[in-house]
Amino acid sequence: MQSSKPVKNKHVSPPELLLPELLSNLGLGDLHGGKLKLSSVLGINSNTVTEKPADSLEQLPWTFLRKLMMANLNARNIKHDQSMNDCSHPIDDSNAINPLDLITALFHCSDPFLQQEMVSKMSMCQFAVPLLLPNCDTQQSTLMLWAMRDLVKKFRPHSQTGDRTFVEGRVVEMDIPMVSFVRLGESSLSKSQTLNKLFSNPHQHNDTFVHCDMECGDIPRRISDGLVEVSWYLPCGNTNIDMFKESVAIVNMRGDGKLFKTQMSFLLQTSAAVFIFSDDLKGDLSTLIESRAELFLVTSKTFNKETIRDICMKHKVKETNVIIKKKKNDADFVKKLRFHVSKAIGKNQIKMKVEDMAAVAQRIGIVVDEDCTECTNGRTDAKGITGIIQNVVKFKKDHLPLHGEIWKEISQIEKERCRMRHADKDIEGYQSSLKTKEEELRKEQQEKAFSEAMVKFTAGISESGTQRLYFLKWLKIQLDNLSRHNLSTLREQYKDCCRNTPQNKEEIKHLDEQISNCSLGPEHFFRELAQIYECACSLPENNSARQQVQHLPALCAQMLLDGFPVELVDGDASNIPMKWIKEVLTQLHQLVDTKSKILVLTVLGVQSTGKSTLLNTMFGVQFAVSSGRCTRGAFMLLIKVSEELRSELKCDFIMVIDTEGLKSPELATLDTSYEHDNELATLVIGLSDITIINIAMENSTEMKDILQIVVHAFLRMKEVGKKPRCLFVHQNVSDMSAYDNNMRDRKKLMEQLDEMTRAVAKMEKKVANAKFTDVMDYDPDKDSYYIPGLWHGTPPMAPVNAGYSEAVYELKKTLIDSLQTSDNIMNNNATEFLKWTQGLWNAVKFENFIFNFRNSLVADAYTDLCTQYNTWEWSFQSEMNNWLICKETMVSNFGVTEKNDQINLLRARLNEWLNEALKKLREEEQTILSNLDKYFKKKDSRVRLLQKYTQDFRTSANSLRKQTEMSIKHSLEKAVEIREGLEKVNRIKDKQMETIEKKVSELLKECRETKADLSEDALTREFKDMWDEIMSELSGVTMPEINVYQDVHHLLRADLSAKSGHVSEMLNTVNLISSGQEQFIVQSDWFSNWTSYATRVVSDVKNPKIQEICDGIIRHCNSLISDHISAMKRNNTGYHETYIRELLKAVDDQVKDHQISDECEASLKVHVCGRAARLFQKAHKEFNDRNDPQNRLMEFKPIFLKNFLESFSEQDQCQKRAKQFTETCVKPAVEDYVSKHLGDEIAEHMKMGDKGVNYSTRTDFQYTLLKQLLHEDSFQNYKEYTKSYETFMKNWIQQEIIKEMSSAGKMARLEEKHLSIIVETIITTIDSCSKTVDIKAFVEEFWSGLTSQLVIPRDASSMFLILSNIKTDQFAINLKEFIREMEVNLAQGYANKTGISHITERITHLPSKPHELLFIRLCGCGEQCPFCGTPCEAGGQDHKTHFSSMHRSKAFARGYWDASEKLVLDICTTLVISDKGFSDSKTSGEWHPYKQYREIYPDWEIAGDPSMQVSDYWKYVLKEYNEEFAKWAGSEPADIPPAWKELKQTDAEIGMKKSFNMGSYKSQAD
Ligand SMILES: Nc1nc2c(ncn2[C@@H]2O[C@H](COP(=O)(O)OP(=O)(O)O)[C@@H](O)[C@H]2O)c(=O)[nH]1
Ligand SMILES: [Mg+2]
Ligand SMILES: [Zn+2]
Ligand SMILES: [Zn+2]
Repeated sequence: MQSSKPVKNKHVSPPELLLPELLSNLGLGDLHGGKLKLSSVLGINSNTVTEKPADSLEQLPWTFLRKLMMANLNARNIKHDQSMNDCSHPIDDSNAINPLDLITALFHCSDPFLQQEMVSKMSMCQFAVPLLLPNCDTQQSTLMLWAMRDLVKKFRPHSQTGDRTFVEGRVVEMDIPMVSFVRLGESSLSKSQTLNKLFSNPHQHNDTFVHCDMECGDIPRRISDGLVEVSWYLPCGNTNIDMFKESVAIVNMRGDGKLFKTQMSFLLQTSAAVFIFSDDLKGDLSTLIESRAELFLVTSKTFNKETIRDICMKHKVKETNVIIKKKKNDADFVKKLRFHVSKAIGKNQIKMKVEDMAAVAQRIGIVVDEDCTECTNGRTDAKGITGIIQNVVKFKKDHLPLHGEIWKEISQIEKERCRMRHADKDIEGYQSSLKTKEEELRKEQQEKAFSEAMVKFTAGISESGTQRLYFLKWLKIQLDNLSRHNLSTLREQYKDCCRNTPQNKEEIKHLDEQISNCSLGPEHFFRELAQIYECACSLPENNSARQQVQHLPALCAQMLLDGFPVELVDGDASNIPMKWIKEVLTQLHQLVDTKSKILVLTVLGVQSTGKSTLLNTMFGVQFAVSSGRCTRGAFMLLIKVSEELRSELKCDFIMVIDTEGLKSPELATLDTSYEHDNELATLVIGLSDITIINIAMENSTEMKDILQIVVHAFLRMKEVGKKPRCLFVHQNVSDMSAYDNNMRDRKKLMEQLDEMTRAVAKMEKKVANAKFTDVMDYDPDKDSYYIPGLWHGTPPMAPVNAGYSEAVYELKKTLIDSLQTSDNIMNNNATEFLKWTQGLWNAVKFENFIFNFRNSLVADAYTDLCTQYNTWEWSFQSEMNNWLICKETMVSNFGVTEKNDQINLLRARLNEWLNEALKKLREEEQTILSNLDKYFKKKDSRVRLLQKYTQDFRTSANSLRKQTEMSIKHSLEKAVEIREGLEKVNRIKDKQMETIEKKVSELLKECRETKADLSEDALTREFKDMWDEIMSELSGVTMPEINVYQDVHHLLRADLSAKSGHVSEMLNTVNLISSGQEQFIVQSDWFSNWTSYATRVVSDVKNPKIQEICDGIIRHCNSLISDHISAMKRNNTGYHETYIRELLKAVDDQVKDHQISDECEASLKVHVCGRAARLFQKAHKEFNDRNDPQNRLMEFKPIFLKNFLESFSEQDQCQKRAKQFTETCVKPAVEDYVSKHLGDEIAEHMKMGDKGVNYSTRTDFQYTLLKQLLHEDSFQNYKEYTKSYETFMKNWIQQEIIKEMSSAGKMARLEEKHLSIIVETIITTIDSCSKTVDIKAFVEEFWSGLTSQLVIPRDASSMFLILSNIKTDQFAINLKEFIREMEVNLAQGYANKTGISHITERITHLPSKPHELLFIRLCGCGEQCPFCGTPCEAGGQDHKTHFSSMHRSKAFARGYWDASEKLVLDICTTLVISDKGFSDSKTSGEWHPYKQYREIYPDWEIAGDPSMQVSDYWKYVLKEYNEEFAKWAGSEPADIPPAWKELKQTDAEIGMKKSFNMGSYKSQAD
């Protein structure tokens, strides 16, 4: 029973070595002297959630600390594996340790802040805490005043029960009488056991003091003799429960008092009573002489009366104060003791605050832990601030003005700028005035910045490490003390009011405000600091006030690293000081060397349901725990993850976010509380990887409300592509088998959640979500936790429920586990986390969250995907293009080298090719799709944000395939048709050629046989005779004539047949021949009110722009016509009716977007077709003339003659022939080949090259285009741009190409590249042809070797073969020489033609035009904003929603007001958040609110934007050219708001960068 006895005998080693030795046994050797820090205890490491019991002495301290930090009642049970055998008979002392030794050792190692935390947690567990900490080596005791400083207790003494009020205060500052228990000499009574019984009521036993019956309690103490422990008994006001009616501090000294004279003397001077346990009353008790306290003697020995009287006399002890334990039973004894203690404290003798004991301590040589310079300085500094405070409300007004009303007003303005709830008619002006107002408020802040208190505060936190910590703690302590009194009264009133008159909302609101006004803590100073920083940010960089605050964010970041909670959202103002937070997080990122990956854990729930307590227990952290609300908002706190766990948890820190003041039930129906709660919840859920929903009261309405908020937030998250994990924690569950009992409840909760999901989904118009599990990752069985009540018994004397701590531990384990395994983790580092915060908060500020969630992360990711997709699309297209060129060439060559009847097989081949195309297209599509799949499978958290676009891009690939399929089919069929038409002509020619050849051969034979010596003249004459004869025979054969006009008329009639009678009537009167000659003028009676483009675009404006549209269409058709005509020339083809069909379709395509009247459309078609007919007729005549057999033959007459003569003279003309062949046959084909490939090549070059123009995505292109416009600064440009975006863009691209191509012979290089490719192919073909056949066969083989590359000039080739008998092998050699020569000549030709005019000419006549190719890639879907006409920028061909980054004023669509005739300023991005309405043809002239524009234009997504920066570009342009645009629109200039007037070119550029999300931009509002 007696624990100190063996210690004395065991003092074998010299005393001064005891502490270091024990510390090194415990593995704490290095930490002696307060080197152990709180943050190193709290970090997450592999032991955090281990199941393994400690198996060595070294692990004991950590196990103890870990459990203590979780307020685990079993923390002191510290047996480890080897000491487990039998505690009462330790075999080897060195293997076990007394809990008191462990505690003493740890206090020696801990720094002052950890000591405080240990004391707090020990006190929560109702463990006694050290009052005097001994050092057994130096005999120096320390008064642990600082360590106890933070203990706040609340109780109700019986003397005050009347008014039902609590006493709440800091224990060390309260007048609580102290009763000490010491042993002098020997005593057989167990003092600690007795004290524990003294404390506990019969129903509940607490082991306040470590005693020998506890685990390892009987291991001899080695360093903790002389330890003086204290614990407080505090009544709860209930007579049946309270052991003492008034509060009392019970002090227990360890060891023999005779050996620890200093401690004894301290106790005798500070205690109200001292109870001496001793069996040796006759011995030396001289230490008692100086006692101020009332003395009691407690013994178990029986003395006779005289002895007792003697002793009492000698030591001034009343005889009644001698307590002798006679019976074995303790109950009476304890009762007697309790009686004496009560009596002693009832006398009100000595009540000394622990604080005041410091003086006593100093006098007798006891060190006080607060007596260090850092601590006293910190205290003085804090006092410098709190000393100013007379009245909290006034102080806040005078010294912390920035974060009060001004900040609230700024926050409201920020939101109003997003929501435009109070906009009047002039909405841009309203926006502008809001901005000005905000700037004024910021100015006002600047003037007020840095009050006396804030100067002192800034100085305080700028101190070095420890002193800063002391300063902040002191500040908190002093502020708490200041506001405690006010607050606790107010809170009581508040509770009363809620309980008794909950209907009196006004009163409750008033009290709530008062509470809010009266509360003052360091967090208010930090709020102020944030505001000082924010308003300084709007000053110029070199301003001294601004520089003065530059270092503050880094300080705050350091505090985060030190484990302080930092406010993220100010819930009172319902806003985030974004610039401040941004800088803090940026600094944090740098402080940890960019190793700042964060996992985020959040807790949400009704206020005062133990959320903070839960987090504090779980992580040992220090979120404010309060019994009523002080502030609202969200605090973040960082917990370090140890190195060894970083890769496993995939993070460096765990960020815990605690929310405060959410859903204070009584306020719900008042003001904007619900909205604020919603915003806060959306933000924190959006930020978190795991969300804990804390539920402390089943089925209450408050819980329902909170769930609704939560479901709302989750639904929104789902919409933006995030599905966070969610756990439900049910608190205050009575017993641990609750899990099963709660099956029913769980089902009910699930039903409620589902119901709520449906309701919320309806609100957000996302009806597809029918179940809670649709919106989030939640398994009701796995993800529900049950935690018993926090207190075991009635506070304040109740310790923490062991079950509570254990359940929280289980939860913690699951959390860490699921962090390890979950793949929904975002893996953000501090800067990415910041981006999320910015994006989320920005979106939250709008009413329409989902449409506005395009934060920069999403935009980044989207751009990346577009870039990727475009390269896949490009390779798809160029693959198919090459395939098509190849097949077209084969069609042109079909049958040329074979027998004539082969042509009949062409149709069959066409089908084969089309099938081949289908297969190839499928393959190519599959490639894109699998690329997409691969892309989306990437384990990149950003890719997840793009999930909702997956289908868009898949559809795009699909429609790309379909479109290409159509166009390939069309092209091939056209090629076949042309080929067939040509064949007809060729048949005729062939026949004649045959005739001629036969005739010439006959003549030749005849001449050779009969007139052997004919002169050349004679031969020529013979030939002429024969020729004339043939010609007369052939005179009947002509080319078929086509009446194009007739054809066109027919087609037009068919096309317009569906239109009204009036239209066909009109057709009857029309004369095609004269149509299309004059300029096309729109007649005013062609359109009605609601069918004009103008009214569709701008409802309030009447200026028709039909003329312009028609002009555009005509331009487009004209270019189609001239394309066809040059193709007819190039391919030597005649007119075909498909040309006209194509034109009609082109008109249809363009007209359909603009709702043009039938009459207008018909006239337009007549106009276009009339012109086309005329031109095609002419072209067809040229074709006929060119191909007229007689004409053709006449062309060949000299060649025939020459051949005839040469053959006759049988000269070896091999060389000549080879040259001729090269010139007339190969060269044109080669030139054609180069031209065919050049377009693609140029486009590719533009795309790949580094031009300063970015063609990789639509957005990139738009960006460069607009930037260039800005720099060129010309009204004409802007006019063209806004007038016809397409035309402008095409021209622009063409100009860019020409510019690029004409520089440094770039085009020639591209031409030469293809030239040399084909020349090499030709040479190889020649080499591979057999040289042993006759020349005709050789040429046939040659051509068929090139059939897929070169279009064979059929005529020339066959002509060449007539009558030749040259040697094949020689010919091949010569041919190669000439082809090389040709290559050089052609290259030379290319190189010479570098002038801009040449290049322009060449490019416009290429069969596939590079600017067209690029345009198709960049023009996108071609949709324009229904309001302002800005083009869509979405990627892919086929997306569900169109969007644009830069909307502009309606003025750019030449809109002006009916009444004032002034240009319309309003910008789509402002309109859609305003309360305005619009009316147009789609609404049939009805007014429709802009906010719901999606009901009318469901496929447009216009994100609201109040920053006024994004549209700065167009604002600037309008401001610059207001007059010009007005003139153009025929209206008055717009009234430019003052804020616009200040815009500069650089602002326009910044705005543009911002909207296109181009890299980093720095600006004031950033
Ligand atoms: N009776 C009881 N009180 C609790 C429990 N959990 C927390 N508290 C107390 O309730 C008060 C409010 O707790 P706090 O953690 O600040 O709640 P929060 O507002 O949700 O963060 C504190 O005084 C806690 O000690 C519990 O389970 N039972
Ligand atoms: Mg809290
Ligand atoms: Zn727009
Ligand atoms: Zn689009």
